[in-house]
Amino acid sequence: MKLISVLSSLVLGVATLSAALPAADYGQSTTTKGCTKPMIRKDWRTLSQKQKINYLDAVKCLMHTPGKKTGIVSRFEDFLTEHQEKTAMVHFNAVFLPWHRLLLYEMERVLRSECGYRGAIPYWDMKQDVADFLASPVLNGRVSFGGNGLPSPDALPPYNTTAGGAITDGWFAGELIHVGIGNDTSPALRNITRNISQHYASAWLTQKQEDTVLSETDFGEFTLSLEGRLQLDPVKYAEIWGVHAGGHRAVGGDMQNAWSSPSDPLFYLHHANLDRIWATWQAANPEDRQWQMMGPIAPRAPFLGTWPYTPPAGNVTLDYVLDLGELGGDRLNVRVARVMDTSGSMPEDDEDEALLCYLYDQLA
Ligand SMILES: [Cu+2]
Repeated sequence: MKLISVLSSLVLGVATLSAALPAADYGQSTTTKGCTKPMIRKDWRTLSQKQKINYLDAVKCLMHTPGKKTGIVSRFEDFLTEHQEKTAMVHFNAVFLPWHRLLLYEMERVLRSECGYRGAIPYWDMKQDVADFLASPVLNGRVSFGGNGLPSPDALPPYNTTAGGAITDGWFAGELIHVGIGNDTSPALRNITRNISQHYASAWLTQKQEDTVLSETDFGEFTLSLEGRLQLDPVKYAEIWGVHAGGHRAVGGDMQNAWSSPSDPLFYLHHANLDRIWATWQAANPEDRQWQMMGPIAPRAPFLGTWPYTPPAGNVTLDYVLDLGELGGDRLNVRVARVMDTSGSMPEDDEDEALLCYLYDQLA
């Protein structure tokens, strides 16, 4: 689904602005004081070598910067553990897309302000790699995220049987994670693992699958179609993974863990792409969809188990307050309304301030 025309005027305006900036600095920091120069999130494969190295270096810097959360070793793991702690509250409900949008906002901000990154979070348009997923430029070469892990007995049959062990090439080979797997945030020492599966890539990451997701006409159906329905009801929706869970499975290893998937830096590129698909869906019918939010607060996936506290009744609205716990503090207790538009708009008559200031170079 090509919707470039919908945003062409916006993107053109932005291209003019960014062209005036130094090559490595293609945007300005996100700001709560208006959004006149949105950052442009680009496909990884279109970044220059210099921009790729700037991003990979910044992520590695976060892995070696002391964490600010109590007992957490690295800044990178401040984000990982926030996701681990929040998983049951931010998946398979209407909070999924706005909460992950907020998490990426903060990651982007911290990469820039603490680790010298000069761009916006790149995205991985996985559908471009379905023909041969393992050959993706994201996974290959010195200036990449590295490829499949070492062969491991943990490789999950029937579809993730190639590897399952520590990654051995690319920018993050040998990097260690200092917290557990799943929802275990206690101290540990482990490698980042992958387990590439062509099966999930071919089944769930195609243009056709993306079009199916984008053809949904209300937000409640759209978000489930994108996230993957299988986990709502494994019998009724057997093997219905969707673009989100399908992408997590196609990468495999750490990425296929619902709690600890942000152990792998690829988490952020995949979620930027999912966020781009949401922005695409919104832009296809902005009058109807820009501020459309619906669906339960409580997660509907039985595998997530019980909430840490009584699951609240009711539906997510623009007034529902997202948070990033100790990672975001009071600053990031924000109403959903503030993240509905990525480039500074708020619903009419809403006096609150928009939080975000970015656009995608291309819609999905
Ligand atoms: Cu998640």
